[in-house]
Amino acid sequence: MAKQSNYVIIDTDCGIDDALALMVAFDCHKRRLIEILGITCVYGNVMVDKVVRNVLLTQRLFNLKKDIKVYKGCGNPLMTKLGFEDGFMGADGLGNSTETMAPIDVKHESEDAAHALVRLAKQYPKQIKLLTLGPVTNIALAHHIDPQFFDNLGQVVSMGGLLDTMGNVGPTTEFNYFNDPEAVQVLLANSQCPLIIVPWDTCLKLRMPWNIFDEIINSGKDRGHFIHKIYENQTHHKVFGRSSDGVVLCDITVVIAALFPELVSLSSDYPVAIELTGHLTRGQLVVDRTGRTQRKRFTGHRNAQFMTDMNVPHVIELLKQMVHN
Ligand SMILES: [Ca+2]
Repeated sequence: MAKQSNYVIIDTDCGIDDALALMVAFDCHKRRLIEILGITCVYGNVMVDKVVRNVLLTQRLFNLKKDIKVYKGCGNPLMTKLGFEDGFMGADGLGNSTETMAPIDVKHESEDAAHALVRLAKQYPKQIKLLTLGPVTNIALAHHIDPQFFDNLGQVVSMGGLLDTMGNVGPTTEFNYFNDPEAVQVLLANSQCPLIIVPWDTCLKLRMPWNIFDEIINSGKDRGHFIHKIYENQTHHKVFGRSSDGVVLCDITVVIAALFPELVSLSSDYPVAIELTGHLTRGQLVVDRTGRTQRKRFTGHRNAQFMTDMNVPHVIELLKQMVHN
Protein backbone atom coordinates (compact mmCIF):
# COMPACT_ATOMS: atom_id res chain seq x y z
CA MET A 1 0.00 0.00 0.00
CA ALA A 2 1.38 3.36 -1.00
CA LYS A 3 1.86 5.65 1.99
CA GLN A 4 0.60 8.90 0.47
CA SER A 5 -2.99 9.97 0.92
CA ASN A 6 -5.04 8.18 -1.70
CA TYR A 7 -8.27 9.75 -2.83
CA VAL A 8 -10.48 7.21 -4.52
CA ILE A 9 -13.80 7.23 -6.35
CA ILE A 10 -15.41 3.94 -7.31
CA ASP A 11 -17.87 3.78 -10.18
CA THR A 12 -19.83 0.55 -9.93
CA ASP A 13 -22.76 -1.44 -11.33
CA CYS A 14 -22.83 -3.25 -8.01
CA GLY A 15 -23.32 -6.95 -8.52
CA ILE A 16 -21.88 -9.75 -6.42
CA ASP A 17 -18.22 -9.27 -7.29
CA ASP A 18 -18.53 -5.47 -7.11
CA ALA A 19 -19.84 -5.87 -3.57
CA LEU A 20 -16.78 -7.90 -2.62
CA ALA A 21 -14.50 -5.33 -4.26
CA LEU A 22 -16.28 -2.57 -2.35
CA MET A 23 -15.83 -4.50 0.89
CA VAL A 24 -12.06 -4.52 0.45
CA ALA A 25 -12.11 -0.81 -0.44
CA PHE A 26 -14.41 0.10 2.47
CA ASP A 27 -12.13 -1.81 4.82
CA CYS A 28 -9.11 0.17 3.55
CA HIS A 29 -11.13 3.37 3.99
CA LYS A 30 -12.11 2.47 7.53
CA ARG A 31 -8.48 1.77 8.37
CA ARG A 32 -7.57 5.20 6.85
CA LEU A 33 -5.34 3.69 4.19
CA ILE A 34 -7.39 5.48 1.54
CA GLU A 35 -10.14 8.07 1.48
CA ILE A 36 -13.09 7.16 -0.69
CA LEU A 37 -14.62 10.45 -1.82
CA GLY A 38 -17.72 8.86 -3.27
CA ILE A 39 -19.31 5.86 -4.89
CA THR A 40 -20.92 6.58 -8.24
CA CYS A 41 -23.52 4.13 -9.48
CA VAL A 42 -24.28 3.05 -13.01
CA TYR A 43 -26.64 0.51 -14.62
CA GLY A 44 -25.00 -2.81 -15.55
CA ASN A 45 -25.46 -5.98 -13.58
CA VAL A 46 -28.88 -4.58 -12.64
CA MET A 47 -30.85 -1.35 -13.03
CA VAL A 48 -29.21 1.62 -11.39
CA ASP A 49 -31.70 1.93 -8.51
CA LYS A 50 -30.82 -1.59 -7.42
CA VAL A 51 -27.14 -0.75 -7.79
CA VAL A 52 -27.59 2.13 -5.30
CA ARG A 53 -29.36 -0.23 -2.90
CA ASN A 54 -26.60 -2.85 -3.22
CA VAL A 55 -23.88 -0.29 -2.52
CA LEU A 56 -25.71 0.88 0.60
CA LEU A 57 -26.22 -2.68 1.82
CA THR A 58 -22.51 -3.33 1.40
CA GLN A 59 -21.48 -0.10 3.09
CA ARG A 60 -23.75 -0.86 6.04
CA LEU A 61 -21.52 -3.77 6.98
CA PHE A 62 -18.71 -1.39 7.92
CA ASN A 63 -20.44 0.87 10.45
CA LEU A 64 -18.47 3.85 9.22
CA LYS A 65 -18.46 6.90 11.47
CA LYS A 66 -19.29 9.01 8.46
CA ASP A 67 -21.07 7.43 5.51
CA ILE A 68 -19.35 7.54 2.14
CA LYS A 69 -21.55 9.51 -0.24
CA VAL A 70 -23.37 7.50 -2.87
CA TYR A 71 -24.34 9.11 -6.18
CA LYS A 72 -26.86 7.71 -8.62
CA GLY A 73 -25.74 7.86 -12.23
CA CYS A 74 -26.79 6.76 -15.67
CA GLY A 75 -29.58 4.25 -16.13
CA ASN A 76 -28.81 3.64 -19.81
CA PRO A 77 -25.86 3.57 -22.21
CA LEU A 78 -25.10 6.78 -24.12
CA MET A 79 -26.55 5.68 -27.45
CA THR A 80 -28.29 2.33 -27.16
CA LYS A 81 -30.85 0.45 -25.16
CA LEU A 82 -30.05 -1.69 -22.19
CA GLY A 83 -29.16 -5.19 -23.25
CA PHE A 84 -29.07 -7.13 -20.03
CA GLU A 85 -31.62 -9.41 -18.49
CA ASP A 86 -31.97 -11.15 -15.16
CA GLY A 87 -28.98 -13.45 -15.28
CA PHE A 88 -25.83 -14.45 -13.54
CA MET A 89 -26.11 -11.99 -10.65
CA GLY A 90 -29.81 -12.63 -10.00
CA ALA A 91 -32.75 -10.24 -10.23
CA ASP A 92 -31.36 -8.08 -7.43
CA GLY A 93 -27.73 -8.17 -8.57
CA LEU A 94 -26.68 -9.88 -5.34
CA GLY A 95 -27.63 -13.46 -6.11
CA ASN A 96 -31.25 -12.98 -5.02
CA SER A 97 -30.07 -12.59 -1.46
CA THR A 98 -31.37 -9.12 -0.60
CA GLU A 99 -34.84 -10.31 0.39
CA THR A 100 -33.27 -12.11 3.31
CA MET A 101 -31.36 -9.03 4.48
CA ALA A 102 -32.64 -6.39 6.88
CA PRO A 103 -34.32 -3.63 4.84
CA ILE A 104 -32.35 -0.48 4.17
CA ASP A 105 -33.43 3.09 3.49
CA VAL A 106 -32.25 3.61 -0.10
CA LYS A 107 -31.00 7.19 -0.05
CA HIS A 108 -28.45 8.79 -2.32
CA GLU A 109 -27.08 12.28 -2.86
CA SER A 110 -29.26 14.64 -4.90
CA GLU A 111 -26.31 15.46 -7.16
CA ASP A 112 -25.99 12.98 -10.03
CA ALA A 113 -22.91 10.83 -10.50
CA ALA A 114 -21.43 12.60 -13.53
CA HIS A 115 -21.62 16.05 -11.95
CA ALA A 116 -20.17 14.67 -8.71
CA LEU A 117 -17.27 13.19 -10.68
CA VAL A 118 -16.61 16.52 -12.37
CA ARG A 119 -16.81 18.46 -9.10
CA LEU A 120 -14.59 16.12 -7.12
CA ALA A 121 -11.97 15.92 -9.89
CA LYS A 122 -11.79 19.72 -9.90
CA GLN A 123 -11.60 19.83 -6.12
CA TYR A 124 -8.72 17.33 -5.94
CA PRO A 125 -6.87 17.89 -9.23
CA LYS A 126 -4.72 14.95 -10.33
CA GLN A 127 -5.08 13.35 -6.90
CA ILE A 128 -7.97 10.97 -7.50
CA LYS A 129 -7.79 7.37 -8.55
CA LEU A 130 -11.00 6.54 -10.39
CA LEU A 131 -11.90 2.85 -10.38
CA THR A 132 -14.50 1.69 -12.88
CA LEU A 133 -16.20 -1.63 -12.15
CA GLY A 134 -19.03 -1.39 -14.69
CA PRO A 135 -19.95 0.25 -18.01
CA VAL A 136 -18.14 3.61 -18.22
CA THR A 137 -21.20 5.70 -19.12
CA ASN A 138 -20.94 8.03 -16.10
CA ILE A 139 -17.30 8.67 -16.96
CA ALA A 140 -18.07 9.59 -20.56
CA LEU A 141 -20.86 11.89 -19.42
CA ALA A 142 -18.50 13.61 -16.98
CA HIS A 143 -16.19 14.35 -19.92
CA HIS A 144 -19.07 15.83 -21.88
CA ILE A 145 -19.96 18.06 -18.93
CA ASP A 146 -16.36 19.15 -18.43
CA PRO A 147 -13.75 18.51 -21.15
CA GLN A 148 -11.05 18.99 -18.46
CA PHE A 149 -12.44 16.10 -16.42
CA PHE A 150 -9.95 13.45 -17.51
CA ASP A 151 -7.04 15.87 -17.11
CA ASN A 152 -8.09 16.47 -13.52
CA LEU A 153 -7.86 12.77 -12.63
CA GLY A 154 -4.72 11.18 -11.23
CA GLN A 155 -5.34 7.72 -12.64
CA VAL A 156 -8.10 5.56 -14.07
CA VAL A 157 -8.18 1.82 -13.40
CA SER A 158 -10.90 0.20 -15.46
CA MET A 159 -12.20 -3.34 -15.69
CA GLY A 160 -13.18 -4.14 -19.24
CA GLY A 161 -12.32 -5.79 -22.52
CA LEU A 162 -10.13 -8.82 -23.00
CA LEU A 163 -6.79 -9.75 -24.49
CA ASP A 164 -6.68 -13.44 -25.40
CA THR A 165 -9.47 -15.26 -23.61
CA MET A 166 -13.04 -15.94 -24.70
CA GLY A 167 -15.55 -13.18 -24.17
CA ASN A 168 -18.26 -13.37 -21.54
CA VAL A 169 -20.87 -11.70 -23.78
CA GLY A 170 -19.84 -12.45 -27.35
CA PRO A 171 -16.82 -14.32 -28.72
CA THR A 172 -14.58 -11.25 -28.44
CA THR A 173 -16.50 -9.01 -26.06
CA GLU A 174 -16.56 -8.45 -22.34
CA PHE A 175 -19.68 -7.29 -20.49
CA ASN A 176 -18.67 -3.80 -19.24
CA TYR A 177 -17.25 -2.45 -22.47
CA PHE A 178 -19.83 -4.27 -24.60
CA ASN A 179 -22.64 -2.48 -22.79
CA ASP A 180 -21.52 1.00 -23.84
CA PRO A 181 -18.80 1.03 -26.50
CA GLU A 182 -19.41 4.72 -27.29
CA ALA A 183 -18.63 5.59 -23.69
CA VAL A 184 -15.41 3.57 -23.89
CA GLN A 185 -14.51 5.50 -27.00
CA VAL A 186 -15.00 8.77 -25.15
CA LEU A 187 -12.61 7.52 -22.49
CA LEU A 188 -9.99 6.25 -24.94
CA ALA A 189 -10.15 9.12 -27.40
CA ASN A 190 -10.11 11.95 -24.87
CA SER A 191 -8.19 10.93 -21.77
CA GLN A 192 -4.48 11.35 -21.24
CA CYS A 193 -4.23 10.53 -17.55
CA PRO A 194 -2.57 7.22 -16.66
CA LEU A 195 -4.90 4.34 -17.57
CA ILE A 196 -4.68 0.76 -16.40
CA ILE A 197 -7.14 -1.67 -17.94
CA VAL A 198 -7.95 -4.91 -16.14
CA PRO A 199 -9.05 -7.32 -18.86
CA TRP A 200 -11.38 -10.28 -18.38
CA ASP A 201 -8.36 -12.59 -18.81
CA THR A 202 -6.85 -11.27 -15.58
CA CYS A 203 -10.14 -11.47 -13.68
CA LEU A 204 -10.26 -15.18 -14.48
CA LYS A 205 -6.83 -15.66 -12.89
CA LEU A 206 -8.14 -14.64 -9.49
CA ARG A 207 -9.98 -17.57 -7.97
CA MET A 208 -10.51 -18.20 -4.32
CA PRO A 209 -10.10 -21.92 -3.54
CA TRP A 210 -13.33 -23.41 -2.22
CA ASN A 211 -11.75 -24.47 1.08
CA ILE A 212 -10.81 -20.85 1.81
CA PHE A 213 -14.26 -19.68 0.70
CA ASP A 214 -15.77 -22.14 3.19
CA GLU A 215 -13.43 -20.86 5.88
CA ILE A 216 -14.65 -17.30 5.24
CA ILE A 217 -18.37 -18.05 5.09
CA ASN A 218 -18.13 -20.15 8.25
CA SER A 219 -16.05 -17.57 10.12
CA GLY A 220 -18.97 -16.38 12.20
CA LYS A 221 -18.24 -12.83 11.09
CA ASP A 222 -20.92 -10.52 9.65
CA ARG A 223 -18.85 -9.90 6.56
CA GLY A 224 -18.36 -13.62 6.04
CA HIS A 225 -22.09 -14.15 6.43
CA PHE A 226 -22.78 -11.45 3.85
CA ILE A 227 -20.37 -13.09 1.40
CA HIS A 228 -22.12 -16.40 1.99
CA LYS A 229 -25.51 -14.89 1.18
CA ILE A 230 -24.51 -13.10 -2.01
CA TYR A 231 -22.44 -16.00 -3.40
CA GLU A 232 -24.82 -18.82 -2.41
CA ASN A 233 -26.59 -19.09 -5.77
CA GLN A 234 -23.36 -18.77 -7.70
CA THR A 235 -21.95 -21.83 -5.97
CA HIS A 236 -24.51 -23.87 -7.93
CA HIS A 237 -23.55 -22.37 -11.30
CA LYS A 238 -22.57 -24.97 -13.89
CA VAL A 239 -19.38 -23.13 -14.94
CA PHE A 240 -18.41 -21.03 -11.93
CA GLY A 241 -19.90 -23.21 -9.20
CA ARG A 242 -18.44 -25.79 -6.84
CA SER A 243 -17.12 -27.98 -9.64
CA SER A 244 -14.77 -25.22 -10.78
CA ASP A 245 -11.30 -24.44 -9.42
CA GLY A 246 -12.58 -21.73 -7.11
CA VAL A 247 -14.71 -18.63 -6.80
CA VAL A 248 -14.03 -16.13 -9.59
CA LEU A 249 -13.66 -12.75 -7.88
CA CYS A 250 -13.56 -10.38 -10.91
CA ASP A 251 -13.90 -6.75 -9.86
CA ILE A 252 -11.69 -6.96 -6.81
CA THR A 253 -8.80 -7.04 -9.30
CA VAL A 254 -9.39 -3.32 -9.95
CA VAL A 255 -9.15 -2.48 -6.27
CA ILE A 256 -5.93 -4.47 -6.05
CA ALA A 257 -4.42 -2.76 -9.11
CA ALA A 258 -5.26 0.69 -7.74
CA LEU A 259 -4.54 0.25 -4.04
CA PHE A 260 -1.93 -2.50 -3.92
CA PRO A 261 0.18 -1.92 -7.06
CA GLU A 262 3.03 -3.90 -5.54
CA LEU A 263 0.88 -7.04 -5.92
CA VAL A 264 0.21 -6.76 -9.65
CA SER A 265 2.05 -7.17 -12.94
CA LEU A 266 1.47 -4.66 -15.71
CA SER A 267 2.07 -4.93 -19.44
CA SER A 268 3.90 -2.43 -21.57
CA ASP A 269 1.89 0.43 -22.97
CA TYR A 270 -0.24 -0.69 -25.89
CA PRO A 271 -2.45 1.37 -28.18
CA VAL A 272 -6.10 0.50 -27.54
CA ALA A 273 -9.34 1.41 -29.28
CA ILE A 274 -12.89 0.14 -29.21
CA GLU A 275 -14.82 -1.41 -32.08
CA LEU A 276 -18.09 0.45 -32.65
CA THR A 277 -19.45 -0.95 -35.87
CA GLY A 278 -18.48 -4.59 -36.26
CA HIS A 279 -21.50 -6.80 -36.86
CA LEU A 280 -19.96 -9.52 -34.69
CA THR A 281 -17.40 -7.52 -32.77
CA ARG A 282 -19.08 -4.29 -31.64
CA GLY A 283 -17.75 -3.54 -28.17
CA GLN A 284 -14.49 -5.41 -28.66
CA LEU A 285 -11.45 -3.73 -27.18
CA VAL A 286 -8.86 -3.69 -29.94
CA VAL A 287 -5.33 -3.89 -28.59
CA ASP A 288 -2.40 -3.38 -30.92
CA ARG A 289 0.48 -5.49 -29.70
CA THR A 290 2.06 -5.56 -33.16
CA GLY A 291 3.74 -2.19 -32.90
CA ARG A 292 2.10 -1.12 -36.17
CA THR A 293 0.09 1.65 -34.63
CA GLN A 294 0.15 4.14 -37.44
CA ARG A 295 -2.34 2.39 -39.69
CA LYS A 296 -4.92 4.80 -40.96
CA ARG A 297 -8.00 3.06 -39.66
CA PHE A 298 -6.76 2.63 -36.11
CA THR A 299 -8.15 5.93 -34.87
CA GLY A 300 -9.59 7.05 -31.55
CA HIS A 301 -6.94 5.17 -29.64
CA ARG A 302 -4.65 5.93 -26.74
CA ASN A 303 -2.02 3.98 -24.89
CA ALA A 304 -2.92 1.94 -21.85
CA GLN A 305 -1.25 -0.58 -19.60
CA PHE A 306 -2.94 -3.86 -18.84
CA MET A 307 -2.94 -5.62 -15.52
CA THR A 308 -1.77 -9.06 -16.61
CA ASP A 309 -1.32 -10.92 -13.34
CA MET A 310 -1.24 -10.59 -9.56
CA ASN A 311 0.06 -12.25 -6.43
CA VAL A 312 -3.03 -14.42 -5.95
CA PRO A 313 -2.13 -15.90 -2.52
CA HIS A 314 -1.51 -12.41 -1.15
CA VAL A 315 -4.82 -11.13 -2.54
CA ILE A 316 -6.66 -14.05 -0.96
CA GLU A 317 -4.92 -13.28 2.33
CA LEU A 318 -6.10 -9.65 2.09
CA LEU A 319 -9.65 -10.87 1.63
CA LYS A 320 -9.42 -13.15 4.65
CA GLN A 321 -8.07 -10.29 6.75
CA MET A 322 -10.85 -7.98 5.57
CA VAL A 323 -13.48 -10.43 6.80
CA HIS A 324 -11.88 -10.53 10.24
CA ASN A 325 -11.08 -6.80 10.61
CA1 LIG B 1 -19.06 -4.78 -12.05
